[in-house]
Amino acid sequence: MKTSRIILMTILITIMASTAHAQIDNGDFEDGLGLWVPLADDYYLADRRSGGNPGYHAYMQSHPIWPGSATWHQTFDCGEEDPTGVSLCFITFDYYLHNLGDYSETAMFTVEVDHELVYSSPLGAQWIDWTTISLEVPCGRHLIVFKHSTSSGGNSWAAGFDNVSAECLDSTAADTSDWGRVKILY
Ligand SMILES: [Ca+2]
Repeated sequence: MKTSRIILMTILITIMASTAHAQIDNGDFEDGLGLWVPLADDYYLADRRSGGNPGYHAYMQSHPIWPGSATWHQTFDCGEEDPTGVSLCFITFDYYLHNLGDYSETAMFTVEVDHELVYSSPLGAQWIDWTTISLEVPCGRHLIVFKHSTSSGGNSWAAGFDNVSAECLDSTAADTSDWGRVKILY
């Protein structure tokens, strides 16, 4: 019986792995821009630079005097849309936010998916080293926007991100009651 349970669990894991999709293009920024689109206003920089985590990464820097903002965006397919909502798209990325000046002005690093705010850096943070963030959104096609902005100016800030990935995990292939039973009995 124990052997059959191991086989059952192996099959379930195999099914789940086979239905996973990872569709972010050039999430580690090692292959030029790929499908990434950097945009910056007159007082911001947005370019691809070394100093990532590791290698290249997406970089944004504000003007030392004027407020403004910069973004990087990409449209991607995270698996297929699931009307039942059982499948979830797991997004992860690394980012940092650094105050490069002497004043404690504020700046934000935010992430939007389909124009909805899904992540915002801690309010008032002055120096955040590489931090990994994990998010969940429905599977399907999405527009993801990474944004760095300052509202008051008077200080230069830098922000960057790297290692963006998105994976749609389809749990409908695995009966959750079986999972519970397997885990209890195994
Ligand atoms: Ca990289």
